[in-house]
Amino acid sequence: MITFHNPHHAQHQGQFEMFRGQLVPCFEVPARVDDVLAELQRRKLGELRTPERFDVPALTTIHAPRYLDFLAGAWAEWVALDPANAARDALPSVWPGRTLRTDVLPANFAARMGLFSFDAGSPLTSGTWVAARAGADCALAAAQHVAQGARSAFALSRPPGHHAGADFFGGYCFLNNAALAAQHLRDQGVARVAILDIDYHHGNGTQAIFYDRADVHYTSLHGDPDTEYPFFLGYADERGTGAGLGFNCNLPLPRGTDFALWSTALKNALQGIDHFGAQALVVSLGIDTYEGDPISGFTLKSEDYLRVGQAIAGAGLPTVFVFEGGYAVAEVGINAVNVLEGFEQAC
Ligand code: FKS
Ligand code: ZN
Repeated sequence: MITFHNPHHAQHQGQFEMFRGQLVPCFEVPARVDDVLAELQRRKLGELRTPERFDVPALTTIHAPRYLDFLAGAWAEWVALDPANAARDALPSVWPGRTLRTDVLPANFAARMGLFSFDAGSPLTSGTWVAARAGADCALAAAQHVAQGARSAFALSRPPGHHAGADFFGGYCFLNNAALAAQHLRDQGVARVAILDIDYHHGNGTQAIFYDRADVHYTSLHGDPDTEYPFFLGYADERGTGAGLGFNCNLPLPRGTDFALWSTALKNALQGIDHFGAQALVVSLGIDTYEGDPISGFTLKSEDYLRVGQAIAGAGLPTVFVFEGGYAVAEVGINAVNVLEGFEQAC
C-alpha cells in the first residue's frame, strides 16, 4: 500500500490547549506521525511518497471560500495585532452562541477566530495553514490513487481533519481530509462513497458536511457524546436529513468499551456500508481507541488492530485510509500499521 505523507506537518506545532481552566501542553504533537512513518519504514509496508500540490479550488469542494481565506491569512493578522504574538499561538475565546449572528464577517480578528471555530483546544500557529494544506494534499492524492484503480492507499495526514466543518476548525482539525478524499472520489466518477470513522471521537465535521447527501454515507463508531468530546453531535438518532435521510449512522459506545463490543459494532457498521452499495471506502483511521490512550476511554489492544484491518478488508472495497487521532505516542505507529497490515494480509 502506498503512503502519502506530509513533509510539512511539523510546521503545525501547537504549544497549549485550554483544559479545565488551564493551558496544558498539546496532545496532538508532530511525534505522532513521525512514529507512524518510522514504523511503516521498519515493516516495509510499501512505498512512501509526498503528494503533489492540489490548488485551493480542490478545497472549495468541501470548504467555504471565506473560511479558507481566513485560514490562509490568520497568522499574519495575528502577528500584525502585536509583534509579540509571533511567540504565542492564537486561540479563540469568543463564539457566536445561540441568538448571535453568523452571517456578518467581523473586521475584528478575535471575532473571526470565534466565528470559524467551535473550541479552544485547537491552537492556530505560524505553520498551521502550510501544514494543513499539505495534509489535505495527502488525502486528495490517496483518493486519486484509489480512483485510478489501486486497492488501497494511506494518507498520513496531520493535522487531523474529522472535526473540521465546511467553515470551522476545532478538535485539532482545520481541513477535513477524509471529506476531501470522499469528495475527490465522487468527482473522479465513483457514484457511491462510504466513510467509516473509527476514531474514538465522533467526526462531527464529516457528518455535517454530508448530512443532506445520499451519495456519501457516513458511519461512525465512537465514545458516547453524552460523556465524550465533541459532546454536541454523534447520537444514534442522527440519521441524515432531506435526500440524506438514512445515509448517516452513529454507533455511540460507552466509556470502557472493549474489543468484543467494539468489533460487534464494527460488524454492524460494515453491514450498513454493504447495504448502501458503496463503490469505495474512506476510513477515518483514529487510533485513540487504544487502551493506553491518554485522552480516551476504550480498551483496544495492539493486536486487535490487525483484526480491525482484516475486517475492513472484508468489505472488498477500494479503500483510502486517512489518519486521524491517537495520542499514545509510543504505540501509535505499531497500532496504525497493524490496521494497514491486517488489511493487506486479508486482501
Ligand atoms: C483533552 C480534551 C479533549 C479534544 C479532543 C479532540 C480529539 C481529536 C481527534 C482527531 F482525530 F481529530 F484528532 N479535547 N484535554 O482525535 O478526534
Ligand atoms: Zn479522536
